[in-house]
Amino acid sequence: MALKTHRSQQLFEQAQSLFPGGVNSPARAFRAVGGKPLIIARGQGPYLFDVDGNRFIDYVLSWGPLILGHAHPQVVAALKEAAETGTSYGAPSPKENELALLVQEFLPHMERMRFVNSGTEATMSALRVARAFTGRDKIIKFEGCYHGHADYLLVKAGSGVATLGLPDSPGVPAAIAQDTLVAPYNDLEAVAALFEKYRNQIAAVILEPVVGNMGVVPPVDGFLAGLRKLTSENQALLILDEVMTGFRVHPGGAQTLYGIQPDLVTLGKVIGGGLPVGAYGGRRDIMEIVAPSGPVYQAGTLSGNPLAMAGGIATLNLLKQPGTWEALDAVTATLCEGIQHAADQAKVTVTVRRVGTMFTIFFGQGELNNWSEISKCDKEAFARFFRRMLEADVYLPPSQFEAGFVSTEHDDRVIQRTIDAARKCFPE
Ligand code: KE4
Repeated sequence: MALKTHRSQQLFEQAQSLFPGGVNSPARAFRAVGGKPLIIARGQGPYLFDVDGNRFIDYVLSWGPLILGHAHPQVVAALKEAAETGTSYGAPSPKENELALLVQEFLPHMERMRFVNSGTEATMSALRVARAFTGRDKIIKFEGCYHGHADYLLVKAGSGVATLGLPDSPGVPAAIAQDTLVAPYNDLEAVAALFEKYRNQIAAVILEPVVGNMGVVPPVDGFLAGLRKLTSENQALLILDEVMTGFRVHPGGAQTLYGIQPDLVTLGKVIGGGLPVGAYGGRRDIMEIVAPSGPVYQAGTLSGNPLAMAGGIATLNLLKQPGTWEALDAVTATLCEGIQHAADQAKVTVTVRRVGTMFTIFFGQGELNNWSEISKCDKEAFARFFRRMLEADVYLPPSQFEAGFVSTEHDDRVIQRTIDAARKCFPE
């Protein structure tokens, strides 16, 4: 039965007279799946409720941050308490130390860090530091990886850029893009060739250690270790962009899951528990060059504000409770196995790919190890499945090239309902 969306449509029409495409981030626009985005009134646990009163099981979870689900009582209480003592001081506060110490408990390689307000700021800043530390200009990124919207990173990016089919965004000067070298993900030889060709010119390699922005694509055996070796041999820095994978693929991030020691790490999403928090950090000797301890300038009015810190502190304190992440991992496994089984039963060509608590339902098969393979997936079939699942009250990420997420509030009943919905929705 078609969803009632009258109020959503009214508000979206108004939004289109206010914002480009009616949204404040392109990924929300439903451009890849057809139809118009739903306007959300509230979230609760695993659910989203739209302005027409429809309730959905949410697998976007604000694109990853809400690992405890929507409006977790202890997170809400912490935010209320923080708000009553002021939201931002523009001066150091104890909560910044508290969140940083928690981050160090989870991620072993964050000797020094700096809080910022988004993943984009984190990757931008990390790359400026890498260029300053090495005295080199070029960087290597991978096709299909998305690291936020800094000019020099919008080159063959994933996520919304892939979804909207924007190979390289207009507005990025050629002079900027020319210092961004691009290799296929999981292709060590291509990276070695770039280091050979641009000897002593490459400041850093930045990657999603498990890609989420092509959909979920894990590193093949030896890829991360090979990058670590190549960067060390060439005096370049290895930057793991763990904005999405941090706390998601493992409590200690991909760096712990795969045993890789990065030089710098970027974080976002879960670290703020739904509030705007990003972070970059890593080796102390590198981070010491950041102002005011060193000459590399980076700043932010609301960086480390106590309200956002409170969201991150409450979230990580709950996440570190024994068994919490393991239960999340198990529930995601149940979900993905159930959806794969439903697709197989319906004889639909689907590969459900999961690492930890993030997953993608690919309408394709084979290795699916890089953008050239992933981009061949049947986007239209995904779009039809997305719309049918939405009618069945399941809210998946509105793009084949995104990751879905699970929260602690997605209990067995919710997971089973999702699998049952998939069973009904796979057959065309
Ligand atoms: P933000 O600036 O959106 O906080 O973070 C940028 C970013 C950096 N690195 C990785 C690995 C990321 O996944 C992101 C942001 N992810 C997208 C979704 N794939 C955010 C959703 C959106 O753009 O609206």
